[in-house]
Amino acid sequence: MKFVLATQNPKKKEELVAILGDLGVDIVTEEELGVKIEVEETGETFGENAALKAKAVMEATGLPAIGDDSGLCVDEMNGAPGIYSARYGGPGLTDADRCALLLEMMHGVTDRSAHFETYIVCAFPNGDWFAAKGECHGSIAFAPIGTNGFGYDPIFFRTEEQKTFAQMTAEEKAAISHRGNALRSFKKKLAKYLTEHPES
Ligand code: ITT
Repeated sequence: MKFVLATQNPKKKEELVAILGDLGVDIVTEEELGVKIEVEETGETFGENAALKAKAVMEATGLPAIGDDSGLCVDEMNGAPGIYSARYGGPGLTDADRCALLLEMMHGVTDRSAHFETYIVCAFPNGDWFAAKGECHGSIAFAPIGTNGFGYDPIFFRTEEQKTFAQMTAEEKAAISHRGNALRSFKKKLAKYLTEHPES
């Protein structure tokens, strides 16, 4: 079965293929299909935004589509930046600027608990759909540490590993990350769907 991945980010395909590869599914990107579907992320939750992306791409291509949405939620900031993680602080900021801004907002805050969240939604042309969620809990560091990864990785500290995400290798991070957890849950649900729908 062929699935289209609702993203402009080619790294997301590599990650998905690495985890889903042995299910024998064929994953193509919008770019590989020669389409570019602009989806306005108007949802109020990660799940709603992931579903909006999956549904729009499924409708435009006629193929089952996979959409995802992630972000960082800080307890002391009532879950912000949350669904606004990519645009936190407004346009024109770099990842490093956004980390610096968040650290500024957390100045003097003692409860630094935070978590990353990912939702993945798969939408089928026959109306079927399912969703998977993954979380990873940690805390906001007092300064950026490490150079790996992207986004808020340098300021997301894990007590268990005594490292920020940016100090981990891609494999170390994937074993515990929100996206890794969501992908592993997604894989189980997809395998079940494929068993129950052998004709597809
Ligand atoms: P799409 O084009 O696929 O929507 P995106 O960059 O918006 O790509 P996500 O929805 O996965 O990707 O993530 C939204 C933002 O949340 C992202 O720009 C980062 O700022 C932050 N983020 C998500 N996952 C992260 C991670 O593993 N490490 C650091 N920051 C992350």
